[in-house]
Amino acid sequence: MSRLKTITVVNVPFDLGAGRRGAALGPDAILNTGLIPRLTSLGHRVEPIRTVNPQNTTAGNSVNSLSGLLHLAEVAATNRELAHETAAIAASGGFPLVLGGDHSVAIGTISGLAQVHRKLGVIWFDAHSDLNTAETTPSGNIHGMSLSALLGKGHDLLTGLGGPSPKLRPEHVVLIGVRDLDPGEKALIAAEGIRCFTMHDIDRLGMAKVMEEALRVAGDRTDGLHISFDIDSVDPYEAPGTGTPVRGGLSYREAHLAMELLAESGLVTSAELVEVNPTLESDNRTAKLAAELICSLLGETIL
Ligand code: 5AB
Ligand code: MN
Ligand code: MN
Ligand code: MN
Repeated sequence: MSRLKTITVVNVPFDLGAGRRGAALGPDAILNTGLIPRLTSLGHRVEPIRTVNPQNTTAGNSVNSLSGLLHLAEVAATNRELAHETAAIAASGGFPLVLGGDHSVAIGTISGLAQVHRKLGVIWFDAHSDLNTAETTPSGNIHGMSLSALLGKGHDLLTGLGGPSPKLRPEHVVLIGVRDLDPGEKALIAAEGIRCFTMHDIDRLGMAKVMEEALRVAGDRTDGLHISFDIDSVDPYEAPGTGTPVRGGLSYREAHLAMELLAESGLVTSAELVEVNPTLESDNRTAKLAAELICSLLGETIL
C-alpha cells in the first residue's frame, strides 16, 4: 500500500443517530480548518468532495416506536447512500475518508467497504463500544448500536444494509479508549471475544504497546484496515465539542501517537472521524483536533 494515496473525502452531515443535534455540522467545521490543502501538501491526491444526504428531516422526530430505535428510517437511508460511496471509492483503489456526522454513519461506511474487503480489520477508537442492540439500548440512539449492527446483531434494516450480514468478524475488530459500557455491551464483548483496550489497559501498557497489539489483531490476516475514530475517545479537556463526553480519555499525545503508529504501519486503507459537534464549543477546538489527527494518520510527522 503506497503511503501516498488518492483520497476522497465523503461528508456525512447527519446526526439523527445521536441523542442531540449538532454533529451534522462536523464535516464543515473540520474542513474549515484547512484540512484539504494540508492533505495535498503531504503529497496525497485529493479528489472532489462527495456529500451524502441532504439530511432527511422531513419526518421530523420520526420515532420508530415498534423497534424502539430512534430515526431508524433516516439512519438506514443515509447509510445506504454512504455504503454506495465507500464501496465505489474502495473498489477504484482510493482511500475513503468519511467525515461525520454521528457514529451511526459507521454502518454505511463499513458496509460499503465490506463489499470490497472480505476480511476487513477495524480499529474502533471510542469512549464507548457502540455494541447495544434494540434489546439492550438505554437510549434508543442508533449511534450506540453501530458496531453491533456490523457484527450482525440488531435490526435487519441496519444489519442487512449494503450486502449480506455480518460485515465484520469479531476477531478482526479492536476497541481502544473504552471507559463507558452498558451491561449488554459488556456481555457482548465477552460472548464474541472482542479485543478491547480500555483506558485502564492504556494506562498500564502505554499506547505504543496497545497499538502494536491492535495492529496484530486488525492488521494481520485481513485484507484492509479501517480506522473508525469517535472523537469522544479523546479526553473532554482536549475534545469538549462532542455529544457524549466521558472524562478520563486519551491524552492529546496518546491520540496522536496512535495515529502516527498507524501511518507508520502502512496498513490503513480507509478512515472515518465522527461525533464532532461544533455547537458545543465556541473556538472550534475539537474540529481542529480532528483535522490534526487525520493529518497524523495520513503521514504528517513532527520532524
Ligand atoms: B457513541 C450509550 N451507550 O447506547 C447509548 O458516541 C452511549 O457513538 C452511546 O460512542 C454513545 O446510548 C454512542 C449510553
Ligand atoms: Mn461511537
Ligand atoms: Mn463514543
Ligand atoms: Mn458520542
